[in-house]
Amino acid sequence: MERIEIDTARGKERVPPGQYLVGDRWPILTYGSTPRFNPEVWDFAMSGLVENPLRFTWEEWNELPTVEVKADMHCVTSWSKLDNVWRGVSARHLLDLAQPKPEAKFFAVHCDGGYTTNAPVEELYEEDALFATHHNGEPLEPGHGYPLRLVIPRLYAWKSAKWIRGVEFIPEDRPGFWEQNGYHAYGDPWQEQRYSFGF
Ligand SMILES: Nc1nc2c(c(=O)[nH]1)N[C@H]1C(S)=C(S)[C@@H](COP(=O)(O)O)O[C@H]1N2
Ligand SMILES: [Mo]
Repeated sequence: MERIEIDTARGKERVPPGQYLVGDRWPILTYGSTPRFNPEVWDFAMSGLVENPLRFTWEEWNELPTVEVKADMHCVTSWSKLDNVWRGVSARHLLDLAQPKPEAKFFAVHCDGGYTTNAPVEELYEEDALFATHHNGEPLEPGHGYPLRLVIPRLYAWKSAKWIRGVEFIPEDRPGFWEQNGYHAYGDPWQEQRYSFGF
């Protein structure tokens, strides 16, 4: 298994401005309740502007090659958790299979429970972006996204969607749940892109 250790800060201050460290604690931040996982009906889809639309059952998903990524996590509510070791399928690998079309500039994710978020497609080509099933060697706990969550370490953690079921490739940005409720469209922690209007 490939192991990727990336300086999440990419040479900037390791802990972004306005953040504090939670140490070994790992808060659960969920809007709403934790969805139940049913492996019989679970699937994961890559859809929209792609050459090869993909759909995986849970069994098929578990045949995919995995990577381990060590990365930091920054929540917009100001906590940060360093040195998380995530294991899962690299986003880049899935893009190689699905082949987003040139018009696919953004993606929107779909999750059990109805949560959505969005980002530019380039974020999924970053080496440390992955669809994770494990954290620090253990399967994700239900509250942290079991069975599968997206992890985009360089953006605020609301982009790291839990209980993810699909990625849709779209031509223009489409604000997700928190983005519609005042969070920034992009969400770079080092630029403190927390909110899209002045709180
Ligand atoms: N489906 C879903 N994903 C989600 C959320 C959510 O409410 N629903 N919250 C987001 C927010 S605001 C943060 S900070 C992280 C928190 O992940 P954790 O609960 O595993 O710490 O998950 C993100 N992913
Ligand atoms: Mo968050």
